[in-house]
Amino acid sequence: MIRTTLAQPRPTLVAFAIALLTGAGIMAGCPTESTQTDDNQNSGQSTSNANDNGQDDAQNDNDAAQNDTDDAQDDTSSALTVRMRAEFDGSSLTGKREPRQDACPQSGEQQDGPHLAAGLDCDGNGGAVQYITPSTFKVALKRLTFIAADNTAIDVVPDTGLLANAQVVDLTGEVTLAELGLAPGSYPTYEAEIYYFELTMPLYDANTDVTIRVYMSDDDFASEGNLGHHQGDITIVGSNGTELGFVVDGQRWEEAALQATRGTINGAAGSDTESGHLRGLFGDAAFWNQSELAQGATRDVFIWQRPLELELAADALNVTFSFDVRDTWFFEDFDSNQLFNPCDDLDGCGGAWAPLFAEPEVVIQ
Ligand SMILES: [Ca+2]
Ligand SMILES: [Ca+2]
Repeated sequence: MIRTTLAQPRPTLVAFAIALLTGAGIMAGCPTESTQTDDNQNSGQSTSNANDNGQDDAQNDNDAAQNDTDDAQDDTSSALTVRMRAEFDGSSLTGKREPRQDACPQSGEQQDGPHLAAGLDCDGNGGAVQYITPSTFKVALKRLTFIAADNTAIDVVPDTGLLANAQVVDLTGEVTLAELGLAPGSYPTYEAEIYYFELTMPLYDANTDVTIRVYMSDDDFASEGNLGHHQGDITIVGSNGTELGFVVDGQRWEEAALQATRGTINGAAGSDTESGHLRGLFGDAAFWNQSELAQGATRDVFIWQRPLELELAADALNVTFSFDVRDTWFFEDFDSNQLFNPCDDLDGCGGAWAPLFAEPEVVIQ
């Protein structure tokens, strides 16, 4: 099953949003190689807290043993291990993305977008479609919950209450999120609340990796501590995990050109009509105005409510959320260097660009 929702690009926009949504499925494959070292108590896991600024010795508040205690009280429960990972080459994720068009359409929409194969310049503006696969990929999870058929909510990543306390999961290697004991039965859906995505890729120079954080949730409410990030904001993160500042439209994506606070940064997505908050450079109005994101004037948490289709019997099972992060960064390359080098030319500075955050495939085995 493939469900794809693409916000239609508009020619006058600097940036537009794409959510490539993939559904539940079954697959087998090997985990990607882990490059992480992490000395927290869950050996092999790589998680930290969103406000740790990348300190790798963060206390892991999703300790699997605690989950066992919380959830394995029932003698009739079945063991369930929940893992998460990213696939950087997509090799074991087959058919989960819409096939790209390898030729320009004969008529109709000619705007370049991620529906096109690399190298095409269908709008004839001198920028050819190009993609970059990141070398690291992280997701900050405020909450991950399985919903049973009777609407019972099962914590996988317990709600941390504050976005700032979200659990940062480094999917560069496979991570075990929880080992649960669940009552046999049906668990048709899951819900995930996502604070931000973070990826590392070269900018300007093939040998210079930069870490880019894209905010999916708004932490600029009193209840979240007024932390100053809005949906769609893009920041650069230093090698030590410290956030260096906000990318500014029309400026190079480098430390000297960043803004310390978001100020009036505003992309193609206008402002949130409920909160009045300006949206950042990522996304467009149709993307951010999705009905499930209409949460009132004091909350803008990005949430996925998606099929899980888990049928749990007596046997132990594994659920793995697998993100296909190949070609995550789409852009028009105006100087044919296969690099995203904003404002050196029209790359990211008049040309189209967007990170393509695909929903994870849910693998049950
Ligand atoms: Ca073009
Ligand atoms: Ca370029």
